[in-house]
Amino acid sequence: MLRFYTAGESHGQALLAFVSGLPAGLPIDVAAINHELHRRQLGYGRGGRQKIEKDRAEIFAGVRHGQTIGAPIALRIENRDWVNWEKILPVEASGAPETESKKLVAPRPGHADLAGSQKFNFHDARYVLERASARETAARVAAGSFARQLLKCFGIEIASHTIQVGHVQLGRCAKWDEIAAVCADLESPLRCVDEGVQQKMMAEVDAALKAGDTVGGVFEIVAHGVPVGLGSHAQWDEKLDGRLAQALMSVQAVKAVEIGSGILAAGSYGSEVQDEISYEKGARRFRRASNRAGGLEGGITNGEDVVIRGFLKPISTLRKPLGTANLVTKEPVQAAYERSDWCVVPAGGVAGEAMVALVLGDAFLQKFGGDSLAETRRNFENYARQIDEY
Ligand code: EPS
Repeated sequence: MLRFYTAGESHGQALLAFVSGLPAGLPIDVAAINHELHRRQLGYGRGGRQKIEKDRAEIFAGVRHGQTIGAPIALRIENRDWVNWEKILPVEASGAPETESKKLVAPRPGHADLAGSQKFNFHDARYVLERASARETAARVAAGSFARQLLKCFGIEIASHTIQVGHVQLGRCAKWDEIAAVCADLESPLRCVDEGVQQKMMAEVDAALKAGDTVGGVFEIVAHGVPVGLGSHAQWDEKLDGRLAQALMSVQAVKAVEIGSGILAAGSYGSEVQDEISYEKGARRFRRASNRAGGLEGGITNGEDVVIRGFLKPISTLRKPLGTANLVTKEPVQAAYERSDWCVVPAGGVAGEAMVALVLGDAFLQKFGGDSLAETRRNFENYARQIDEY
């Protein structure tokens, strides 16, 4: 239903995103897309690249007079750094010496450099790393903003916050209002809801920088106001928990995903894990005493907040490099160092929000359909009545 696609390399001319499947008549706020792009660029522990870039989406197709027209959307985010790479990565065949100087033959352990070079049969990891770079998430964030704007029309909001950096954990559940507030706070260095914990997290980031190292962490995404009934238990690939997990795992450097209290649950008794159900007559709603399931039971949203966490490994570009083997000579060497970030947890959270928005948006349109927003709304309201009258 809702599909998207990205293209573009980290130091190429631009990043591109294509989105199709949105109903016509959805108002599009370009400033909101650019706001998300700006949020992705922030965070304590980012490298020099973000000082060069000022990511903005330029829409080329699918939006006219401020709304979607039922046609595929195409957008472009310019790479300002391209001027420094034009001679190194030209489209045309070139024997320019600059091209030679940026060859990368010492693959970084943990990056796509070696596996990608072997797969595509390059003896230079440059082309692979250019596309594997997490800069690609800017295109996802722009695409995700369209899904987010659809969901917002139906009262669904998505926010992220940082719950771990290195060895420092938040160590408590945060409330939706706290998460939404810190998520919107452009001044918050790591988007952690607890100032004391955030200071300790920043010290972790500082320590990593000082040691020429990098540091990972965990971001949590919460989708608030999600109706009961998105996704399905009926087939493996319709289960929304599985789809969300795949979407988050696809974000660069994410190596694990948790839904609700999934990890703790594996080491607990059943009675300690399930969320007991009650019925509130006045509101005509079933309620759960807790939300350890993270808003998903049987692969279906249950009306509670959807809570999903992405576990980011520390990024693999190290100023104090690890050992590796030269792609050409096969001799032992030190891994290449490319200018990079040393902590990307808040940026990972923004990319994660976009992926969650795209998957939820798709599940939403699968359930409610509609070629125009008015039709989607009629279908949604009809279903809301069914839930009210249940
Ligand atoms: C990134 C841009 C990149 C890196 C980072 C993410 O820019 P550059 O390579 O020019 O410094 O800072 O990429 C990686 C972490 C990676 O492993 O490739 C961005 O815009 O998010």
